[in-house]
Amino acid sequence: MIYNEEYETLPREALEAVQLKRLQAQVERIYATVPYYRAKMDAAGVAPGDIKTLADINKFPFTTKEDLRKNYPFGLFTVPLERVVRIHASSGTTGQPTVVGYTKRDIKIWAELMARCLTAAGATPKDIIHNAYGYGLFTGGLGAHYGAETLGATVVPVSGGNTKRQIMIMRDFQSTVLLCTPSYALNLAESMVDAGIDPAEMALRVGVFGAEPWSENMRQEIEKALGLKAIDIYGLSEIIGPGVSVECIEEQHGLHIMEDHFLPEIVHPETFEPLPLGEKGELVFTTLTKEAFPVIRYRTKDFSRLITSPCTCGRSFYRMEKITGRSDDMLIIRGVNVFPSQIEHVLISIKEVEPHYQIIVERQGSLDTMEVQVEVSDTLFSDAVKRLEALAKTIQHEIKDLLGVSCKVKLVEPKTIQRSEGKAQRVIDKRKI
Ligand code: DLL
Repeated sequence: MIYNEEYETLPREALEAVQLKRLQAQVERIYATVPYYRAKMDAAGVAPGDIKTLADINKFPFTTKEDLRKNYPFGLFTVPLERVVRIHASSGTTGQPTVVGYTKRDIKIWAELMARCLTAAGATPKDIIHNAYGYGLFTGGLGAHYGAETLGATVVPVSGGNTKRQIMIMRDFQSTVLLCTPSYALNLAESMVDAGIDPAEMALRVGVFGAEPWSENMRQEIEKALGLKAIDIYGLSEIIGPGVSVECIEEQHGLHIMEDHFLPEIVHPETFEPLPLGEKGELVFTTLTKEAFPVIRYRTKDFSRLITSPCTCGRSFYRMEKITGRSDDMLIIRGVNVFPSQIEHVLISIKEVEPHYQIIVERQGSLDTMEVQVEVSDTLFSDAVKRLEALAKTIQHEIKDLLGVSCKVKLVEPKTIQRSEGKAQRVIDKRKI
């Protein structure tokens, strides 16, 4: 099934005509309304009128998280706040969140895109959708929720946490579709076994998993453990949230990009030059219809490549290969984006510790764990154990407060963390996913 047959199967030429028209209007509006973008375009010597073809977009400057940070919180909105009906936010690199806004029309389009994604994954209005993406500033929960309602399915807004209760609800309601991060899906499967519940007692047939990287191996593990088809969904807050691209259940290979709303490019991760179709590099998106928070050439830092061959599902949208990594040091811990710089920010604000630390990430069972090892000052280390314990607790609390992620804190003796001889290795990621 295809949710929006008219657009999702547009022949390339017609699709490109739609994209060009929308791109021209979007760039025009951004230039007219946001002084920051206007200044950037002026400095680069480009103007909205320069866009004659889709390829002309690559004359325009990129947008990065840094631009968002400089304009925190609402500086890049193109409409007055009275027209903004929703705000979401995700991690920035410095502890300051990245803030995005939506008009009524943005929410309506987002809901349709999510309805398209759920349909591509095989969901229908008859499904009971267990939505375990977190509700709140994170785009996952509400984004998926509106999409499920727009589709006409029955949505159970469980949000994250309280795994035992989730399992009971999923079983008692006989939910057929599961929405959550892939690592949480594995966690649910394990918890079912621990609780003596046979996953066969569930009615699940499809899972739509995203918000963090996961491998083909993990897909097989989840499919086997939960007895469902696992579909990959991708998105990022800066573009819209979940619903930028999704796999179809027919192929489960490559994620169809909602190209009538987002223009993808793949650029070289170091030179940022556009790469020929099919080559692997950093994904860049330009929004084509966003009202409150449009972006031009947003650098996602995610690595992928475009698949242009036709797909058996009938959708004409290009597919992007499953994300294979990132060009920066952002970690995704239990679905939450974490930058080492945010942890550093916490540590630096605490005077008893030295600026030498290391973050150890592991996966125990299906759960990501994070340990922060940090050196304490000489005098403190020889001090009472109680004070050390209190300090560890403070750090743990501050990190949880800032990032919403629990971690272990291990205080270590001065000079025990390896000193850098170039790029400091702040993160040791032992997860094999
Ligand atoms: O994670 C939006 C989302 C919610 C997508 C629910 C899918 C499902 P952010 O919190 O802004 O938004 O994080 C965006 O997460 O740049 C990727 O690095 C990573 N990511 C998202 N989906 C996938 C995926 C949401 N399917 C960042 N595979 C992105 C790999 C993903 N990485």
